[in-house]
Amino acid sequence: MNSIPFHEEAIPGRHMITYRIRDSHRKFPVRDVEVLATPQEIEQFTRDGYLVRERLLPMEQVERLRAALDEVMTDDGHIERGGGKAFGGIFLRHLMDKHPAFLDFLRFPPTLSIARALFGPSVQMRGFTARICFPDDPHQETEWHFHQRLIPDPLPPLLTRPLTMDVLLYLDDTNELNGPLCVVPGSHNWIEEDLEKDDFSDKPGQVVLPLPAGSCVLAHGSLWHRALPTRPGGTLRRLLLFGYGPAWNKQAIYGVKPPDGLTTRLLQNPDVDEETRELLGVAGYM
Ligand SMILES: O=C(O)CCC(=O)C(=O)O
Ligand SMILES: [Fe+2]
Repeated sequence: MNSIPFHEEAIPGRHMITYRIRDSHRKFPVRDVEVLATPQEIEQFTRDGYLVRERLLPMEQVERLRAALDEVMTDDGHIERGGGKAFGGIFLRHLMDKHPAFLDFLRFPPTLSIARALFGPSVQMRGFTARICFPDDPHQETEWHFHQRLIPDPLPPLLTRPLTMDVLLYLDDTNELNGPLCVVPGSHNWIEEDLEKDDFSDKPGQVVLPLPAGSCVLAHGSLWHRALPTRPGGTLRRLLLFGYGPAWNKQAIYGVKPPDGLTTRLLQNPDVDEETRELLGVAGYM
């Protein structure tokens, strides 16, 4: 398994975190994380609920991922087309199980290290999806939504918020015609407010994020966001969407996992290392 090459210039700084785990039974293990972000960016993510990495992937990698997506699309028997107006476009799921190019994201330092800066060293990946909008079918958009819709009212005093970070990686430019992402900074903390279904209206403070292909947005799983509509004259719009959560979270619920996919086979290998097991959700918790 390789890791995906990325543009060093897309990352403004790095820092180290050394975690010592308070587990005497395992002799207080230490985990060093080199975080591919500045400490200020981690603060910014915590405050605003998102971080942008413009042109993170070189174009040849974008091309490779586009080709991999084409390959999966030709024989994926579970393509989802039923999102209606609320979730336009088509969705392909479990891509890490379906093509090695996506499995290569298993240890992708620009996003994995930020997840470890936010949640601690024991994280797992959750979900690997593509959303594709076609130019001959304009007006594809999504409603305002956030992903972790699990907050009870009243708020229990010891509520553990479902903390996740999603990565939205664009394989095509998003602009006026292709429907850029739109977010409300800070809305990941609005845990006492309802967000209704079928809401496509502008919100005070919303930020529109047009981006060139190869860019990604890292977003808190409770951040309010939507994709603006694609318009006539736009081009194909391909998005990869994958996430991270603490190792003790559950996996994402969407799609049909192939019974004998690439991650399943990786876990069946007797030489599989502990970090891989943790990243795939079968280790790193009690
Ligand atoms: O297409 C986009 O830019 C966002 C899609 C999205 O938010 C989702 O599929 O959950
Ligand atoms: Fe979303």
